[in-house]
Amino acid sequence: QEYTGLKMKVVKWADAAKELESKVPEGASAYFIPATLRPETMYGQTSCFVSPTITYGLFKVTDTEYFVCSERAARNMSYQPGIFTKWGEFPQVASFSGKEVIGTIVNAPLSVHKEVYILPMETVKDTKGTAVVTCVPSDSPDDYITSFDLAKKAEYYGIQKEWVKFDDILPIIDTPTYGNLTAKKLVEDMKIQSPKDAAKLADAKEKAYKEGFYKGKMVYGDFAGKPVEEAKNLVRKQLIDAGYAFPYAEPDGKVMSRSG
Ligand code: ZZB
Repeated sequence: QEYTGLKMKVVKWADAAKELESKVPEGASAYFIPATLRPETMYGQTSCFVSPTITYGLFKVTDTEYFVCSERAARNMSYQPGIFTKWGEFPQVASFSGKEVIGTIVNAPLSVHKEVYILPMETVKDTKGTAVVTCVPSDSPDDYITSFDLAKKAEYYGIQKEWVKFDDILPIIDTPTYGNLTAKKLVEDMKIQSPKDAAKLADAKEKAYKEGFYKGKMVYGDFAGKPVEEAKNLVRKQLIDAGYAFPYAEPDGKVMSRSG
């Protein structure tokens, strides 16, 4: 599975993450690293998710760059070219629960929202990607329903409603079957009520992937008017060339099926 690792630079750590902040030397930056299969949707990022129950690491990648991701992902990255400096080594400077970083503010490359919040998503899996997920409510049914739930029960989740940025969702891709807010349409049509409706969400995700990839047309960004099939790699290349992203491959055998 070939993901795009996105570099979301920390702008301001949450209060509960002050100790982590102290591990990043002056002059260096820390980045949350979501793994995505949909680089063409990055214009619509509204937040970035971590699991409040997963253990994450802060890894020293170079003298000036520190990554936040799962240990499993850091290990995989250390066996891929152009990320860490020494093959097979992924120096860890801190270990912490996702819960501690909720409320941290990060940059969202290409997004109409320049800065977004780290928010909790209970359905993030530790077994794929980096266990960090960037949120695109227009095109990901999981992100749509999770954002809906977070906004509705902000207090319960210990966040502020405004952090969710769920008010006007930016249309990025138009499709013949689901219009220009594919995730919203699928969640409503399929009567998905909660982020825990796992079977329905897996089905919705598959439908959104297929429709978006084979029939979608960009309606936002530098490649507006182009089919998604073409724009996907163009946006990916733009992000990589600008230093905002890098290729991240998941080794064979550990890859979960698309539907999770
Ligand atoms: C942004 C995005 C926008 C995504 C979209 C999807 C969609 P897959 O197919 O199962 O491999 N993801 C990545 N890692 C995890 C994880 N550890 N736990 C839960 N979700 C994860 O899934 C890859 C996609 O699932 C990734 O691409 C990421 O969300 C999420 F419009 O990034 B995506 C129809 C999907 N649309």
